[in-house]
Amino acid sequence: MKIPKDIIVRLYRTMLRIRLAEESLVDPIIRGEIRTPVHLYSGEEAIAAGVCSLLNREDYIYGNHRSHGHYIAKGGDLGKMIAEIYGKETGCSRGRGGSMHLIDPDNGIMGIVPIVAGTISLALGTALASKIRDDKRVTVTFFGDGATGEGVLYESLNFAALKKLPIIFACENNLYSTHLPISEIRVNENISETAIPFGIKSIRIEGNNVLDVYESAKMAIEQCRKGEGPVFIEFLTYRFRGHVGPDDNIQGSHTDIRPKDEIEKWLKKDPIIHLNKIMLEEKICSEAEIATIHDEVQKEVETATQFALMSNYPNPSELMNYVYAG
Ligand SMILES: Cc1ncc(C[n+]2csc(CCOP(=O)(O)OP(=O)(O)O)c2C)c(N)n1
Ligand SMILES: [Mg+2]
Repeated sequence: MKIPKDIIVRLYRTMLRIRLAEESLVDPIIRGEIRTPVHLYSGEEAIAAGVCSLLNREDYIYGNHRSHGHYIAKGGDLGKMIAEIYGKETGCSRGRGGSMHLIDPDNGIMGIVPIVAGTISLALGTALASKIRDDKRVTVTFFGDGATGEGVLYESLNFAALKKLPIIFACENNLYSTHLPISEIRVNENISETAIPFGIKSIRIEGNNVLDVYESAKMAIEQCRKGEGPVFIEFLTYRFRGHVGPDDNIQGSHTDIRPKDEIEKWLKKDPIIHLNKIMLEEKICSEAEIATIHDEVQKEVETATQFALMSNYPNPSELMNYVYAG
């Protein structure tokens, strides 16, 4: 195995932090204690974990409505994220943003915004700045298959290629845009081919295999740091939960709901279980060591949740603070 053992264990821990943090939100959502719309990333953790594990703190990322994983993997604080989801003053956006507006510029988390494709063009800004300053930083913009229906993606690909920007277009293709299957929104289901006419290096990989994600991101990041960017990566994946909220969106006669057998097929490709097996087979960790990682992560999530629950809501008199007047 080419990837060092300590990195493999770190990838596992990051995926687990994302999974357990998100799953801890499920019951409070059902009980109505969390009021912000929550788009769970469960099932897609390998992408954020693999890509962000290779980024430095100074590198930049941008996300979309489904970005808890990107925030956590890039070094965002778990307590501040959960507090934000509960709408608390201690949240990373002071409780004003909720799940879809996470930010932490000190850790390079520049903007997580639910306007589909909205952050793709913003990411060109930091990439252009890095190019001008020659600071060797890399920008990664994460977006879904649904964003490929927005014209700004194509304008951004053109500009990035024209200026040879150090940017990675990371498309998380989970085969659905809300409840629409990809076959109903694209003539060509191979999204990676989108970037080819712009002369951008483009690859398509299994997004549920964190080791493949890691290798492809390593290549892309090295290319960007050498000044040979941009790179487009399509990660094939699947969300385990509903489009918004924990609901499974399981079938029915309507075409906008995902078929049960499809969900079951993808549950067997759980990225965490996949890496767990490899770690045991390759004797990277014993079962007891993996159990310890689970216990540690569970405790971390509980501490973060306590922090969120103990925090205050913003004072209503400060409602208009941080709002820009035109
Ligand atoms: C410009 C814009 N149009 C429509 C919406 C409503 N909307 C929210 S999420 C979503 C689907 C996004 O699908 P995809 O990009 O594949 O991300 P996924 O939810 O699958 O992770 C849509 C259409 C929006 N937020 N912004
Ligand atoms: Mg999608």
